[in-house]
This record gives sequence, C-alpha cells and structure tokens, in this order.
Amino acid sequence: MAAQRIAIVSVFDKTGLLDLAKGLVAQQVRILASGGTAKMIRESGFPVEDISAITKAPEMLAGRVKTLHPAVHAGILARNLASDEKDLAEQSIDKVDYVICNLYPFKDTVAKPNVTVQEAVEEIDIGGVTLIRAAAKNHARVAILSDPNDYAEFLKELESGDLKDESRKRYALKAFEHTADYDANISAFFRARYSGNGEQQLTLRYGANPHQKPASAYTTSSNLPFKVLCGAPGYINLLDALNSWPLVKELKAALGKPAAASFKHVSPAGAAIGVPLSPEERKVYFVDDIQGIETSGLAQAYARARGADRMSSFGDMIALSDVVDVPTASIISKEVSDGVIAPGYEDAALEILKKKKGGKFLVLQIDPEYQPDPTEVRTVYGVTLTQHRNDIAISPASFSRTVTPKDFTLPESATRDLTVATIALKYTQSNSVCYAKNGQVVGLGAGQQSRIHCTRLAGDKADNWWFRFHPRVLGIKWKKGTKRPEKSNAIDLLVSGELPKSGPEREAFEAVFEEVPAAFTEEEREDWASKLVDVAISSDAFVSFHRSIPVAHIHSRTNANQFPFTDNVYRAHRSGVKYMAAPGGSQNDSAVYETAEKLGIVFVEQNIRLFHH
Ligand code: 93A
Repeated sequence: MAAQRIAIVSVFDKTGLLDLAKGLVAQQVRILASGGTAKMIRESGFPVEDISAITKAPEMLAGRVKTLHPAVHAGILARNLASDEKDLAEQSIDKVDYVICNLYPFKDTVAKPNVTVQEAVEEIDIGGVTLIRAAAKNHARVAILSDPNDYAEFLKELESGDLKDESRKRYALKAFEHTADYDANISAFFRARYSGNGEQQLTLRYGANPHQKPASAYTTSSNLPFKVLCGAPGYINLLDALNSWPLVKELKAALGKPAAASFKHVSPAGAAIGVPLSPEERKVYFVDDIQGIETSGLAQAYARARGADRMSSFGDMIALSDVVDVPTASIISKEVSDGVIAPGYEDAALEILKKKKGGKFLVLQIDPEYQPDPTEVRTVYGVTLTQHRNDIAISPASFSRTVTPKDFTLPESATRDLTVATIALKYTQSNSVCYAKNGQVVGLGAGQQSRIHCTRLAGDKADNWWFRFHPRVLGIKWKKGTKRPEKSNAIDLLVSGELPKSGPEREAFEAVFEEVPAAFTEEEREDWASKLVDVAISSDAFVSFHRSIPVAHIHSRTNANQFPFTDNVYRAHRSGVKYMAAPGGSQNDSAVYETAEKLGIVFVEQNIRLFHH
C-alpha cells in the first residue's frame, strides 16, 4: 500500500485555508501545520497534526523556530533516490509531498509610518522562506503553493489524480519569484537604514518631476561608484552624469586626450577632446580670459564641449575625463551649470566649484576603475526590460575602410572627428546625427523620430556654430555689464537669422549692443557657409531612408522596391561635410554612395548601429 501523502501547511495569510484543508482531507492527505494554521484548521473540525508530531520539538523562541527542523526539511528535500531513502529511513522521516506556505507581511509592516527596526525584524520570515525554497528546489517531486489563488486549481488536479510536472514547475517558479521579491524588500529596508546616504544609496529630492516622490538611486553592490562632494543630485542630474561619464571615458580611451561633455536632458549638447584653441575659438567660446588654458587639455576640451551649442548647454551637467584643474574649474565657475562629474579634483579647483551656486553646485567624483554590470535592467510601466549594455568599443580603427572613394586614406583629423561624433551618438537619445570638426561636436540632432530631421537639426546647429566665427560676430561691441547668457542669446538670434524686426523683442535684442550688428544678407550667408569645410558627420543608423515613412505607405505610392532617399547626404553637404560614416545594409545604400561621390563626400564604413534610449 502506498504511503499516505503528507502536506505541510504554514500560512500567514489564511485566505482559503479551510477550503484547502477540506480538499486535502478529502484526498486522504495527512496535514501537518504550524501553530496558528493548525489551530484554525482544528477549530473548523478538520483533522490536523502539529508540526511537533514529526519534529518532536515544540515551537520555540516565541515562534521564531516553528518548522526549522531536519524532520521537516529532509522530508521535503529528499529525492526518489535509494541513498536519500536510506537516510530518511535511518532517521524515521517521512517524505513530504506538498508544502503550502506564505510569508509574514514584511512589506506591509515596513510601509507603516515610523516602523522600528525591531518591528521590521520580527516580520522577517525565516522558516517560511526555507519551506518555500526547499520545496521549490525539489519541485521534481514536491508541489509548493505560495499563493492562495492557486488552491482551487491545485485541489482540482489532485482530485483527478496527482499533480502534473507542468503544475509543479509553475508553482516552483512562482515560489522563487515570491522569495526573491521578499528578500528584495528586506534588503531595501536595511539599505535605507544601515547604509549612509551616499554610500550604497542616495535619497533624491524627487524623480523626473517634483510630484514624482519618493525617488532614490542605489546599487546592490557595496558602494555607489561615485561620491557626492558638493550639492545634492536630482534624478535627471544622475541620468546625465551616468550617461556623460562613460562618453568622456570612452573618448579619452579612443583618442588619448582629455575629454569633456556638456549634457542636457540625457543627450550631449557638446563633447570634445583637448585640442589647442585658436584665438578666434577662445573668443567664440568665451574663454579668452582663462589663465592656463593653453596648457590644460581638459580646459580646452570643456571649452569646446560648452562652445558647441551654448544655448543648449545652459544649465548643463558636465563630464570630464581627468582630474579637474584650476583652468577647467574657472571656465565652469563662469557658466550657468548644474553640476560636474569627474574622477578627481585638485584642491584649488574644488574650492572654486564649491563656491558656485551658493554652495549648491553638484560635484560628483566617479571611481574611474568602476565597471558596471554587463546587463542593464530597467522597468517601464511595471515591466522589466534587460539588455546587454552597449559596451562595443568605437575607436579610430572603426573608420578604417572607405566605401567611396574606395581605399581612400583618411587624414588623422577625419578619423578623430568621426570618432568624436560617433562616440557622442552612442550616448545620445536616438535618432541622432552628429557633425564634428576640430575634435569636437559642432552640431548634434537628438531624439528626432525622422532621420532627416536629425540631419537638418544638427546641420542647422553646425551652421549656427560656424556663423559665430563670422568677423561680424567676433567684432560685436557689447554694452558694459551684458551677461554671458544674454550674449549667447543675442548671438543666436543674429546667426540663426531669427532676428526680430520691430517691437519689444527688437528693443530687447538691441539693448545689449554698443553698436547693433546688421543682419546677414543671403549672399553673406552663402559666402560664409561655403567656407565651412572638412566637417565629419556620423549617424546612429542608416541614412538612406526615412524610418518614419511606413513601408506600407511607401508601397502604396510606388510599386518598386527601391526608395533612394538621399536627402540626408544633400543636407550634410550644405554644412561642409567631407566625411560621412553611417551603418550600411539598407537597400538604398548604393544611391547614398553615388550621391556622396557626386558631392565629393568620403563615405566611411561603420557597421555598428548605435541607437540609445
Ligand atoms: O519565525 S519563523 O521564521 N520560524 C519558523 O520556523 C517558521 N516556520 C513557518 N516563521 C515561520 N513560519 C511562518 O509562520 C510561515 O511562513 C507563516 O507565514 C507563518 C505561519 O504561522 P502560524 O501557523 O503560527 O500562523
């Protein structure tokens, strides 16, 4: 005769318990239950034994030890193996077939206001987790029910014979999820209590918006990879810092020079390496008064990164590849900026930065050796997404093959600029297109759904950057006391051709000048634009067709399979592009290559798609 089947029942949430007991009894299953569970079953008139019937030990320590015993766990963990059977027989232990368990309500307890550590500790279930894990581990033989919603289904299956393999697997998976979630709640509680703010976790004022509270940043390893030296980071500051730091780290590794990035809304407004600045560049980038910039590659890099698109860089988060020196800190001290992340700070530089924004300027020190886990995890609308981090390396070697002209040897400046542009794209919200020159971004189009809009946006920014070098702009006579952001705004109106003609807007525009500069004529624009040459451009994906045009739509307009959209190449050409890199593989590549060739653009193979979100 087969041995009587055994169920161990130990539940905090007693929902459905009596129906379960009734069903088990109907199937002649022997029920062993912990104190409160046994009491409830017994009081309802169903046969039940206390766990002590097999452990021969009473519940102890006010319930801290109820089911923790070899008689229980050997009975659950034993396999159908002769050696396991022998071990059980020697100790007179019976195999357990079913475990029904749910845990102390740790999460609900710690959600209560002013909960103490003592109260929380008492809600850490040990025996229940052990029951669940043991049964789930041995799910080849044992069924584990950790959710009262599963009782009915379980009993139905029991009535029609024994449990299917599939059911035991499903219950085991649910059990493992249950204990994992339970443990995550416990570690979160103690992380908040026992790790100092800024060590393993950081409480943030709020999330992306002030009403998104609470908000925090944390790591499950022992320390955050950065220290807060000054200020208090916000959620978006951290998004910017943790995207901009790898950008400058990668730029420096690829090109061997100090690198800087100026981030806003999780995309670079500028990025650059330390290339010496011409007198014009020093003027255009508002750094002609910075002492020591001639010898500081880092200061040159930040001047370029900040100078690419001064309007977008307003209030930026800065990333710097090297220990911050005084010239770099001096530039930062003059700009409107939110914070900086760097591997270190010279004492005098830190002093300068700590004085900024009335002591609220954010200064983060990143561990330069920090290597993030290769798997990235995030949740969106309650769903967890994972992916391998985009750790593919971009370097000058990534631009070694030209498509047209074939076997063309790129000048070093071109591979440098393509490297800068492409690494910048790797950390830019897609779609993205980047123009670069002189070791820096000069125009970046981010986050547009249509590629041509990126190419136009970035091209317009590159034109804007270039027009700031026009002698008329360099010769502007400012009214005394005009602030840097006011100058940037006025220059932007002038070079973008958005000049107000009359009214209060015109008056505001004119108010900052000693002599109001004339608007650029069409001819002047064409003439100056034609002087912008040797620009490099990179795209994070195909340039050969509008991704925004649905294929079905295209098909309805033409029967052919070829759609040679070469508008990106034409637009790039208008902003002085000479070198173009973009992933190939689209059926329109040949049309793009032909157009590039016609326009004298060198098309460089770069087969890695670099979408970033
Ligand atoms: O304090 S415990 O971790 N020690 C134990 O040995 C133990 N065994 C089961 N808590 C333990 N349990 C938990 O007791 C179960 O997870 C369940 O939540 C609860 C059921 O207790 P009672 O049957 O006395 O209501």
